[in-house]
Amino acid sequence: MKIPFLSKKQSEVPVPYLNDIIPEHIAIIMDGNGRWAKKRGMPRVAGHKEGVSTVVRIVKTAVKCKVKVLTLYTFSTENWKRPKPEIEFILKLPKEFLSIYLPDLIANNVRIEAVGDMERLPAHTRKAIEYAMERTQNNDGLLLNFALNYGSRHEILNAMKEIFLDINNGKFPLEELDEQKFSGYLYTAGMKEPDLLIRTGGEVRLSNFLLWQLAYTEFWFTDILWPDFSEKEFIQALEVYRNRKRRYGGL
Ligand code: V0D
Repeated sequence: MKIPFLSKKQSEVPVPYLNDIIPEHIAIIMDGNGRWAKKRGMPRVAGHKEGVSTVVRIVKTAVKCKVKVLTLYTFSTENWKRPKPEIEFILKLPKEFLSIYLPDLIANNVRIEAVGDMERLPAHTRKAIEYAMERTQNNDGLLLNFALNYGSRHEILNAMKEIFLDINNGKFPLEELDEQKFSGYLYTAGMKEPDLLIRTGGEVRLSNFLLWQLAYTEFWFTDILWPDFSEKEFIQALEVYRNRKRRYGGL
């Protein structure tokens, strides 16, 4: 069943005012889908399916709040260790999601991007995402950034290898390598670093997500499982962020 993306009906939760302090880039670790299903005696994949509905709700809220970048950790390099049927189910979700919501995303000026090792994904998954990236490349509203087959240490090592090659080929001298130059070799090249990290599902760790990029980011954790996460909690995270920034600004 299709969930309306941006309905005319105003939501019950007031969104922050435009002149409020809003994080420009929000990164989310969407954890707790499997546990959500298990609690209900359902198969894990039912949790992932419900997790997609939450993605739709949160993307909609991010558009309303004029967030600039939303990075979602959808598939980590660790996820290959899961049972094969679960992996196959999960890797069908991007195509399914896009076949329903791409027109809505285009209508709302959303640009789709992906970070991670896309080469190792099945062709049907990669093609669906590449098509969506191409169709939305000129949009300048929310940048919806999916981390797929992403692992931060791999990203950093990969950057190091490319930098080594470029220095070896005389593209620039070692002395010119600084933080800014290094950042340009990461998957997130050219993207602003996240202002706020949200992790659902009760765990309090980074799980190999954006290790370099989160150096100055505010963290917000919640026990709520991703399928239960709603606009209310999202706005609550924005409020916590705003209060931290206000206190910080007062010093
Ligand atoms: C499962 C909770 C949307 C986390 C959310 C392939 C686990 C639902 C996408 C998606 C996943 C990705 C790219 C894109 C459009 C949609 C997605 C995966 C998992 C991993 F262009 N939800 N979603 N991708 N889950």
